[in-house]
Amino acid sequence: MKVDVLLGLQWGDEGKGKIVDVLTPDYEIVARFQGGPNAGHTLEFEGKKYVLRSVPSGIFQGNKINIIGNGVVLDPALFKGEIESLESSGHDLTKRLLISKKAHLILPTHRLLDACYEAAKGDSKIGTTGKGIGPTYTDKISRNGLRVGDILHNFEEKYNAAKSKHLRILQQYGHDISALAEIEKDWFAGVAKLKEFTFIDSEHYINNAVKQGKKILAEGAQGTMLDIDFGSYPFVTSSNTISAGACTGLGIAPQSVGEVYGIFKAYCTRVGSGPFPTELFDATGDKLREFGFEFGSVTGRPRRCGWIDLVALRYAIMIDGVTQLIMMKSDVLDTFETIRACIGYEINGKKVTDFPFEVDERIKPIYVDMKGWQTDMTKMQKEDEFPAEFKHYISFLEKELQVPIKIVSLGPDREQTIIR
Ligand code: 2SA
Ligand code: MG
Repeated sequence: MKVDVLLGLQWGDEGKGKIVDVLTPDYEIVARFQGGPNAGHTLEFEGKKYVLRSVPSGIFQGNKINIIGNGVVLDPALFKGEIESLESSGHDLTKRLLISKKAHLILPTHRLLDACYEAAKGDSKIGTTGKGIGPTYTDKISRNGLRVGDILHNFEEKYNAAKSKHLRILQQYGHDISALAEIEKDWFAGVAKLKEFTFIDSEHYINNAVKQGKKILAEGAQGTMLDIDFGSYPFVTSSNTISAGACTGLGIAPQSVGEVYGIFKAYCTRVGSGPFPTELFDATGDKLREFGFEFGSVTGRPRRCGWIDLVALRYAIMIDGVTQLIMMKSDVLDTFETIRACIGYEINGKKVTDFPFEVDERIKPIYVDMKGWQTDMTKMQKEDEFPAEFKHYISFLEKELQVPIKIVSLGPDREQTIIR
């Protein structure tokens, strides 16, 4: 059996949470392989809305095993809050959620460092989620990090050593640390909560499961265009969000990867700073934000909105090796008279179709215009109910992207999902 991977192909917020939840009936194990509480996967069903940050989205489906893999960074305080809110709505996770000993811990001082580095960048700030993601991965790479498994032995000592290094940096920058004691109190309560869970060597667990023929889904967070290597650097997150990240973030070999589900919105959004060639600054952009309810589930920030960018999407599909596409939020376009798709960039008078090294204001998107369907699709149950213009939009995208669109989502609910 292989590990299937589900990824966002744009700048995050493609709706991965909903789709993992739709796909999980087919899987026995759902595993997160990168990122941390900078993710906010929103799931909506039976009239309730849940936001998951660190917990994999498979927890709402029966007896699935959920794994937080080694590639993830975990903040015990936020984890505790997330677990407790799930417990209060009747979901006990202690037996169904396993955590890799090798996952790195986000320390209270990492959160302060995140704010400190952002402030130091001034106008060129990344617009991070402020969750300490960058500093935690920095410590991982510079071999200064603390891991979940460290909680089990001499933890205080290791914690204090890491903290004092961070304090020296924060002092150099003159950063305010008055909130630290309060954050630390929550954080240690979180560590106590974390200990209620089983820490595992997830690479062994997952590879054994593969051998036993178990069906495993690796769940990505953020999006391909936020990948540390291939995203719009430096306006990216600090992990590999691409399909290869599932190999390093879970300890599986490349040949163990099976299907790669690539998920994208029928239009495009981005939060935080950084290039976004098809961004709209007009009433159409506002309409996308309003109709698509485009506000961050982690920070509440309004998302920047624009038309679908097929240059970026083709690039993501290439890097990820996507085998099946999933289109989300198609219904948001229901009332638009005209729908545009960017098929190339014009840079200094030349047409470019390969995603370039430098993406900046010199880029002019080249658009194809299509007639909108102007039909409410939210209650449609079958593909043959689709309006002709929407069918055309789908086949246009499939031709441009050279990968089949297998699932079309027509609303936030589990029921509003058409499998083709
Ligand atoms: P960070 O905090 O260091 O990872 O921020 C770096 C940049 O990455 C952006 N970023 C995101 N953008 C969109 N969605 C994100 N996460 C959730 C998701 C979104 C949600 O996975 O769907 O629902 O709130 C996410 N995480 C990080 C961030 O804006 C910075 O530009
Ligand atoms: Mg999200």
